[in-house]
Amino acid sequence: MLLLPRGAAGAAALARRRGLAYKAGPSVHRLIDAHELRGRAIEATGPRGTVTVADVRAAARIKAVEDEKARVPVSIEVVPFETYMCEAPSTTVVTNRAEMLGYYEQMYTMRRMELGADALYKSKHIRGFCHLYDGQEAVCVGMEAALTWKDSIITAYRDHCYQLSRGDTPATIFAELMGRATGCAKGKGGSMHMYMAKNNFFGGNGIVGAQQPLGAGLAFAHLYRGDGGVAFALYGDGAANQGQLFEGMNMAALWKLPIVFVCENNQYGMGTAKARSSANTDYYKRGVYIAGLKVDGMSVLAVRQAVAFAADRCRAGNGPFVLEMDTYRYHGHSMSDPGVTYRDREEVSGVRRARDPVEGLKNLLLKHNLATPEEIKALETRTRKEMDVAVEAAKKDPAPPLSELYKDVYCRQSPDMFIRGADLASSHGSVDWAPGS
Ligand SMILES: Cc1ncc(C[n+]2csc(CCOP(=O)(O)OP(=O)(O)O)c2C)c(N)n1
Ligand SMILES: [Mg+2]
Repeated sequence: MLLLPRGAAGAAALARRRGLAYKAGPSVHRLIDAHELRGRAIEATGPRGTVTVADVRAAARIKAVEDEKARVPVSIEVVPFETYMCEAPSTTVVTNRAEMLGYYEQMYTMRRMELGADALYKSKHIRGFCHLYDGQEAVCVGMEAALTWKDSIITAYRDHCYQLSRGDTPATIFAELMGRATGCAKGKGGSMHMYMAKNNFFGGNGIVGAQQPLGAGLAFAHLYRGDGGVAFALYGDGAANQGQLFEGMNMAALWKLPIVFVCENNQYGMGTAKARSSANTDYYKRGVYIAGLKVDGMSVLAVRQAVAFAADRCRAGNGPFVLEMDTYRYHGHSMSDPGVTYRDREEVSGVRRARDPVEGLKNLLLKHNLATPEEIKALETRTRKEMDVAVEAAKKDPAPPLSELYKDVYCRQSPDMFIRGADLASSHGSVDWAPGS
């Protein structure tokens, strides 16, 4: 009996990395893929432990029964939403085992990925800026659960987990953090500048407030093209006081743009508590003429419900909406901030005990009998191993070659471009550089 990872695409590669494989001929392998059985135990009854067609069919029957069970609807209550100029979504969220386990896997992966980045920074493998997202995972995962990649997302510099949720891999993200050529921005962007345009993720923005009007632009593009997409512009409680937000909101309301302004209220902007920076800390009301909701940002289900509600309103042509996600960041603002000079350790540990989004979801899985403690343990062990493999793979990757130094600096650089004080074509010595390349 052998195990392979779940999912069809890429599963064989993953299996090879883990040193696992089914002993079977090509047609049986095709059958395994057709039934989406990779990652599952298949009893091998053929000669010398080979998997037969009958074995695959038996495993497919077991899977069908399990899949049906995993789709049985379950109703779970979430904390009521606070409303501004709109009705409230239902607090009863209908989900199932498959969805809930999927959310847990994503959130646990994000938690481990950020803790991995923390260790890499402390061991000096990551240099420069690094802002971690642990504590806020339910916002990202809940949001994606209600959207498709046809909808756009743009955020600030706390962006690693959005890069992951938009289809990148932990290995590529670690590589970018360590400045490796295999990173998602060729190792030249680092922590704050992740990007996945093909899946409508537009970064990764280091200037506080920059992404909010850009989000309005993304929403304009959705409307102009008539593609049915909605733009989600994320910003913090600190960025909520940036003038650009209000300019973006004004235009979005005038033009009824399909945009949701999402304030990830993690209670602090750098070392400043929200009440010291914001005259009005009800961020969901601060669109003034735009309706909004305050959401328990530590509950993946509450976030999913609110995001689906907001996106539906936008798709129906009602213009912009505001969501305030009540959440918390465990780490300091960035790696240079220990995070304990402006708040005490008890506050952080109190949130961990009472509201941790990952732990909270695990408790729901157990309470509603959607998973056993053993299944959760196995998922966690597997995820931790995957993170270790990703870190080691990224560490081995090379730094970008010198020839990359001047590439991607200016878009469509013309051969006769002049930059005062620097003649790029002659000032780089032997570097292999060509204008516009
Ligand atoms: C225009 C601008 N002003 C100031 C800064 C410095 N700065 C970086 S992050 C930050 C605080 C932002 O806090 P918040 O919006 O709550 O986001 P969080 O870090 O909590 O996710 C500040 C002031 C900046 N990057 N850009
Ligand atoms: Mg903040």
